[in-house]
Amino acid sequence: MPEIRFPDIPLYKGWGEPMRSESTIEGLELIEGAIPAGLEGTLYRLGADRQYPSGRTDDIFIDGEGMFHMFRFHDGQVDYRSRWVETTRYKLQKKARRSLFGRYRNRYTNDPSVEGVHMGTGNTTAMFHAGKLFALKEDDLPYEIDPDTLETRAQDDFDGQFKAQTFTAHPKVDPITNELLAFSYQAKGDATKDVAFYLFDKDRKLVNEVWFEAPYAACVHDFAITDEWIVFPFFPLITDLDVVKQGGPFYQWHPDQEVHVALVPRYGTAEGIRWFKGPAASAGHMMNAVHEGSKVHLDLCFYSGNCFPFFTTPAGETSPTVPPILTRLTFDLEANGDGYTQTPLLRVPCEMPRTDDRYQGRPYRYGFMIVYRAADGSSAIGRIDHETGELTTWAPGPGDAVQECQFVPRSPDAPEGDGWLIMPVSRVSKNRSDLAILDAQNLEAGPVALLKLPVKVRSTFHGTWVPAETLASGAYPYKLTEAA
Ligand code: V55
Ligand code: FE
Repeated sequence: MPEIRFPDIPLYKGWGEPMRSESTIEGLELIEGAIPAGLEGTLYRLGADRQYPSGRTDDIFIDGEGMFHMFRFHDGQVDYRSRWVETTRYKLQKKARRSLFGRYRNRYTNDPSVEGVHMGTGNTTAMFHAGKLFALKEDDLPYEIDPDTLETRAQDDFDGQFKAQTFTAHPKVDPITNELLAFSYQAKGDATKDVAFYLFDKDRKLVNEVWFEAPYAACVHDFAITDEWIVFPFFPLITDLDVVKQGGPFYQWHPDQEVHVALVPRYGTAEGIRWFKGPAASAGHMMNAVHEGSKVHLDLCFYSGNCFPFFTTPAGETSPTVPPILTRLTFDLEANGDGYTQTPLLRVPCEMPRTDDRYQGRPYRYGFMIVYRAADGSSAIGRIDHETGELTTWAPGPGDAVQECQFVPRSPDAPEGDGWLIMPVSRVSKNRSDLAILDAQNLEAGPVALLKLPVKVRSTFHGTWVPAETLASGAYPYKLTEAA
């Protein structure tokens, strides 16, 4: 049988050491505080692990087979479970007992035995819509996941309604209307410029579909929504099919190219698209967008250069590391010209922005994110109040890090931001994790409950909270209420 040996690279050292195992823990140990009464539901999160070493030294952290995690809150206890996403890739490798797929999204580096097999990893986020749970990766169609056992079911194309080849890992499920807003980029295959916006109703019925062409075959990791306009940013991390065919990187950074932003009419057609432009810059994640009269504001963790320095320029130059700064880009539909303005909202770098998702696409006050400001690599969870500009934080301690947080309203009709923030905490020096629950209005008081995991939750990317009643009914019970 093939030898299993991971390469000696920083990616697989320390916290990044592959975990490669599935866990079931019935009843996590409560080490601080008390689980809030009435908190009933499941936090699903998804991340990458490594089933087998790829035999390469150019693996990157956004690659690797999906590991689905769930924390189920029921009757005063929390159960934890983690399972591989059993993609086609996973199953073939399991059988071969070795890696068969090569460089990130580069099919030309795969083992000849898997020619024509999709290399999707299902590693980026959990989506729950209309009673179904999915594992998403932006280069592939969704895999359905059993919400109780985490067993992988079939891939899903919305009964043939979803015609594009790829499905974003940053869809927006509106927990008020139960609609699903999603998109596809490189929608007709690797390096194609085709983009498609999809709007589905609460029953997975297609409401609108808008196809258009991007200026280049960009990495479109996330988008943002408003009531009338859907915001698609295109950053110059570009796929060149010839480079990919030669075994090269899937994206290259083009500092000489501009950022292009499309405002797509939510209920309109491609004829109604408005385009804006700005100097080269990039981002992975959007916090939210706000439609205000003739203006659309996009709040995002904005890098003044390349957000992925491991993707070099075509000449092979590595970009300087630039911090992600929470920034508001403003597009004025009535202005002459096609520029936009940039306003920084915070001084400290931050990533993995979240909101009270009842306010996605609506005027909003609070944002939540991971704040980076310590030299020891530790991080804090933060809340920005856009009304006052104030930042409040909680840090788990020296050397320890928080993962992306999840906001859970205190009750279906609680005011914006009134509820809990739940997140895995990486106890790096102990090589294991905690699950922290904080009062979202009082982060500085520290966790209201801290649960201990005897195992490591290797870094996850994104996730979602599904209330117990939503798991049963398929629909979110949430309402919008004015703040007191
Ligand atoms: C990102 C993440 C991905 C990916 C492409 O954060 C971009 C950005 C976790 O996978 O495949
Ligand atoms: Fe992401």
